[in-house]
Amino acid sequence: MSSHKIAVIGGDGIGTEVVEAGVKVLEALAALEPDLAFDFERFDWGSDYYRRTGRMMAEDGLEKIRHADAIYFGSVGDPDLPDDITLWGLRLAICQGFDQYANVRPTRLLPGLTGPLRPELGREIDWVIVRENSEGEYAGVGGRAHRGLPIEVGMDVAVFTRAGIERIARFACDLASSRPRKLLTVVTKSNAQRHGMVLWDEVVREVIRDYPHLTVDWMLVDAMTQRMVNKPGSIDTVLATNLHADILSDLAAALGGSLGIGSTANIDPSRARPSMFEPIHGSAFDIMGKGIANPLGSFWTACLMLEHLGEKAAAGRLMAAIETVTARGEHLSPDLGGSANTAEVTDAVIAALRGDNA
Ligand code: NAD
Ligand code: K
Ligand code: MN
Repeated sequence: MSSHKIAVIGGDGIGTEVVEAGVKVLEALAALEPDLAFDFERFDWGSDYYRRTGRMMAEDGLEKIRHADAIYFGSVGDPDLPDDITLWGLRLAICQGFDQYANVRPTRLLPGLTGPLRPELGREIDWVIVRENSEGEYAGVGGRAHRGLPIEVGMDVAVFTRAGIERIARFACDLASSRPRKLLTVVTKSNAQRHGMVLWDEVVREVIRDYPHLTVDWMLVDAMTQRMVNKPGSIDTVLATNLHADILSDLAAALGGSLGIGSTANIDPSRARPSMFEPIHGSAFDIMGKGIANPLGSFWTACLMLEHLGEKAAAGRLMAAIETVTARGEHLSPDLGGSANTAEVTDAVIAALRGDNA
């Protein structure tokens, strides 16, 4: 039996709370599956680490986790530190350092949940958003000048490269091809962003020629938001830039019931470096430390990680346990209209894994 080596980085706020709940669930799963084992190694990186050391992660942090089979991540963000320091110092340092250029975000309305849409529309949600995760609007290129003067300027340059667009377009086309509906929506904003986004459109158009079996349609990002609300069943796989997909996927998670359920995989498709799995939410200043964060997003994240590790059966068993708990509706956290705390939701999922009638 081989043991999967998992680097665990809870990070800040509810990130640590939900990731520790996830480790507990994975340990319960391993106890039930004779051929499944994990070797968890925890890294206490994040904002407290920054207060002690002046860095968000160890100086040789990437080397410390490079040989992990996967990274299980919580979130970063602290009320007393600038968000760009926390994000760039840890999460983006890993995503960019390991060239995890494909960010995959599934959304479904899980059984028993209603979400904000009318039920007949909500039930149609079954999407995967593919987010370009290495360049675009979050390339980190830009600058500040003339500080404090009336002519002060701040710039973020959206960087789009042919190679970067081509590889994410291929990834999205392959993913759309693996899904039953073979439907891909390409999100753009080339009416207003007239350089990088025009290159985006051109390169994506070239790539989709290699996928004649796909039905492809194009949407401006602003119009895409209303289509997600009004015609959710017309969408299956979505390809969008780093910024556009960031925004669309929080909307998707909310339409699927709560931001607390959204899960994501930051993937290096070459598998030369480890991929990183995290709930899509942040550290949630308003509820951190209260023990009431919804851990289902981090559990769904664990399913994505298991699939990536080749543990399809275990992933299916965990997803079924999550769905048992949402369908019963007895142990839901406050963001889903329930009154269960993180520990109670976790225990309910573990009981469902074991097949107890808890
Ligand atoms: P957020 O995702 O932390 O929270 C937004 C809202 O959703 C809050 O009301 C929060 O209580 C609620 N929410 C989020 N997750 C929940 C859960 N699991 N259960 C119940 N409710 C949940 O976004 P924000 O408030 O904009 O950002 C807070 C901090 O997190 C900022 O510092 C931001 O930069 C950071 N952030 C980090 C990541 C990341 O690490 N990948 C992602 C988003 C935001
Ligand atoms: K996160
Ligand atoms: Mn986001």
